[in-house]
Amino acid sequence: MSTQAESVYRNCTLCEAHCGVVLQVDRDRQQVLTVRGDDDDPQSRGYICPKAIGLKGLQEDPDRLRRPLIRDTRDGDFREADWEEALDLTASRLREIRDAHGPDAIATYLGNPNAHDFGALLSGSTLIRALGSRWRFSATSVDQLPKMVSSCLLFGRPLAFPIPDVDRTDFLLVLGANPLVSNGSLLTAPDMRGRLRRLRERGGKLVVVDPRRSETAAVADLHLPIRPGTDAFLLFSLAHVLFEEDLVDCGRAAAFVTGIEEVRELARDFAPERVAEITAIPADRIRALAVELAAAPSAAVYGRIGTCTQEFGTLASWLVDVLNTLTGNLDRPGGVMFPWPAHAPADPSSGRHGRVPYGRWRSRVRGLPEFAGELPVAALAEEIDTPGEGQVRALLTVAGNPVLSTPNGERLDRALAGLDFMVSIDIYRNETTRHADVILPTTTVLERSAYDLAFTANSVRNFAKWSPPALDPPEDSYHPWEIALELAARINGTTREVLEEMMLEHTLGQTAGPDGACPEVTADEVRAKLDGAGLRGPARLLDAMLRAGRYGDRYDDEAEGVSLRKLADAPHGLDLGALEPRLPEMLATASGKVELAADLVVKDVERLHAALDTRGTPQNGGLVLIGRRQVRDNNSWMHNVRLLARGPKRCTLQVHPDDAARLDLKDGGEARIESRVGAVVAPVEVTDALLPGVVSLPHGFGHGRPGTAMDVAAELQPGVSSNTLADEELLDALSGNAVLNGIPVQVSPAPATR
Ligand SMILES: Nc1nc2c(c(=O)[nH]1)N[C@H]1C(S)=C(S)[C@@H](COP(=O)(O)OP(=O)(O)OC[C@H]3O[C@@H](n4cnc5c(=O)[nH]c(N)nc54)[C@H](O)[C@@H]3O)O[C@H]1N2
Ligand SMILES: Nc1nc2c(c(=O)[nH]1)N[C@H]1C(S)=C(S)[C@@H](COP(=O)(O)OP(=O)(O)OC[C@H]3O[C@@H](n4cnc5c(=O)[nH]c(N)nc54)[C@H](O)[C@@H]3O)O[C@H]1N2
Ligand code: SF4
Ligand SMILES: [Mo]
Repeated sequence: MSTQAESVYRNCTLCEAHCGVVLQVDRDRQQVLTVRGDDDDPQSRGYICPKAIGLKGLQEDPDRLRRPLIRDTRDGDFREADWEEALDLTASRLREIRDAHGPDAIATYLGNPNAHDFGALLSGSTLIRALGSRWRFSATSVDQLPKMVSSCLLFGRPLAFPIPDVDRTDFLLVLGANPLVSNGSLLTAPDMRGRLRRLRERGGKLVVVDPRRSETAAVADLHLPIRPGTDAFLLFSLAHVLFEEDLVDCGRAAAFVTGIEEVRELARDFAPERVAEITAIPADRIRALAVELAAAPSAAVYGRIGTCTQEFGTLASWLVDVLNTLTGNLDRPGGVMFPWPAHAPADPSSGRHGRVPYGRWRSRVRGLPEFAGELPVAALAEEIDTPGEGQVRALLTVAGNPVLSTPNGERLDRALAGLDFMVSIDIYRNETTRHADVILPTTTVLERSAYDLAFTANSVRNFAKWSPPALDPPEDSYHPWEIALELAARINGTTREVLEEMMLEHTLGQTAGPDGACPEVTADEVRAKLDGAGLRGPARLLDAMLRAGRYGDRYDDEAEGVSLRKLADAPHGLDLGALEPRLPEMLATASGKVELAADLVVKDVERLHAALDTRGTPQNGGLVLIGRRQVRDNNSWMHNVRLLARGPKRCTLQVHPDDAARLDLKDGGEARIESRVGAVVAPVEVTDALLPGVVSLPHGFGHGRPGTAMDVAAELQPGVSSNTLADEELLDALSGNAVLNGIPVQVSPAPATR
């Protein structure tokens, strides 16, 4: 039988780069034949990384869940169940627990893939609100939380991230990011290798600050190895030099900036000569860097995971943008700017409020502060395993694997086993979901339509793309948004239709009518248009947002602007132009200015001072652990795709030759790595890429535990979990973000090789 291959253009949504791909699909068999880069996608121009090929493997993986699973007894096996039974059971168990113990007895954890699915993003809050719990956790607090706190204090918006104008800048200073491997984070810019090559070809300069000579550091003009966790000292000393040498000039942002004098005072004690020892970067290097940064015609400072998941994460994140501001690079081409996504309101200033959503409630056991409605996930295990009034008794996880991705994963692993009830919305039975009483699998990314609702706000160019499903969702399957609404409806005794209507009304209120973005049309007129377009669910909300947005057609069918239909007619996506300055309207602080010296950060500088006074070079043997992303990994969850998992074992401990010699560790031998909270054994890889005193182990491994069903991962890349070593008590004190880089460890030869 001959079959017709059809080309489907879409985005790969596995990471933030959201590259354009073209899939050859066999419609009859509902199979993906090939995956390639889409040369006509204006953002990615054909670039893809090896993970894109994994989309096919993911689709075909026999271990991927397609039917709900229910466990009848705590220690029993799972059985397949039909949707009605699984959804009803879940809702009734959650209701029982809420009625008996109050809503806060149910915690929620949202994982990373939620951010890549617009349906999940638009419906998730309805489910969370239906539960009514304040005990909300997510991957945010093992990731970008410090940047959110910093942006909230500086600009008044937790999600306003100044994005480096990589394509036009003359000088890019990268700290704690490895975009050549990660493909960029809070920086949607496919093909960073090409972009950085072009930066250097046009005479620009790339400087990378990283404890490891990362793949990105290896192509930089200058690599400055830094002691983990000390970026705030370095960045403060750069500010110090700018003030000392009279190089501060905020440029076009100057009229919108407050707090410069306070920063000058704060930076006074952080002279390069004082921070050189603690950072391991010579003072003259720091001075030269400051001068170069100020002298560049345009420059951008960019910090990511390495600067967030560390002891001074918020201060480091804040200082990144302080430096952008002091050098006049905030809000100018070649510097850092705020993108303007197509779905964002045309008049963002309407959201101005000036409140900082911080510490309005605190976790029960340790008193950690809430931020923007969430608690630090480092507190999740103790909230479950510490008895007493207010103890968490049930957990909902949605597309997350916190046993492998959050600190002291072993404690969480044990805590989950003791819950009264756990439900996971997930496509695998993995280290986390094996503890669930019910697992509800969703459609796959290829069975859903795609629009990038989160990361277009971090894109190097303004950009919009909508893709249809590449494959038909199987009969009797549910999209993430459908599961969210089905559960929310059952929990609160309503229907999915009623909830959809509430969501639509909310969006209509924002986009049409007297208080909406398009007052010239009424909500009823808009409703009729959306219905006429045959849209339902989140696609309807998205269309309303797009049409009322900056580039939208304002619901005028004859007009030029963007709508979902227009995007559907542009299968490679629409390039909406280079980033443009737009600072004033973005500012939502109380003063309406960039507040460089907000109270919370100023107070946290005391902690930095204390460390400067008490700490010098770590003593001989004072090893610290950092992470290491690798091209074919995707946090914890794609090791079951054979094509991505094959090859040498990737979960190795990298060690500097000096440390290896001192500790009697052999390349290819085994090492025991121990922290305050746990110990693991991993193969040793000796390499001079690391700063002495630093060892590196990737995260997201530790597969093959009983009760999991990811056979390929267990066979090819079992590894160990670096979060067995990460200490839930080591936090960036201000934000509560976990310290995943700079964990004190002891390393010794494992008995087998001794
Ligand atoms: N030590 C250390 N720890 C880290 C990090 C580090 O650098 N070092 N990085 C941190 C970062 S940046 C992040 S973002 C977190 C990630 O933390 P998590 O989000 O908790 O972990 P992931 O491994 O991304 O797990 C994603 C889950 O989503 C499921 N999934 C995939 N596709 C779908 C889908 O279509 N529908 C549903 N319902 N589920 C799906 C997968 O099966 C998996 O269970 O890890 C953090 N942890
Ligand atoms: N292949 C692949 N790509 C991914 C992911 C993946 O798991 N695999 N995960 C995705 C996710 S969820 C995210 S959030 C992004 C993250 O994207 P990136 O932020 O680019 O993440 P990493 O590649 O972990 O790079 C962090 C770098 O920080 C360095 N570092 C560690 N500690 C310190 C420190 O104290 N100071 C400084 N200056 N540097 C330090 C590390 O050596 C490393 O090179 O990647 C995304 N892309
Ligand atoms: S970099 Fe790779 S994983 Fe990320 S979107 Fe592009 S192809 Fe997908
Ligand atoms: Mo992340």
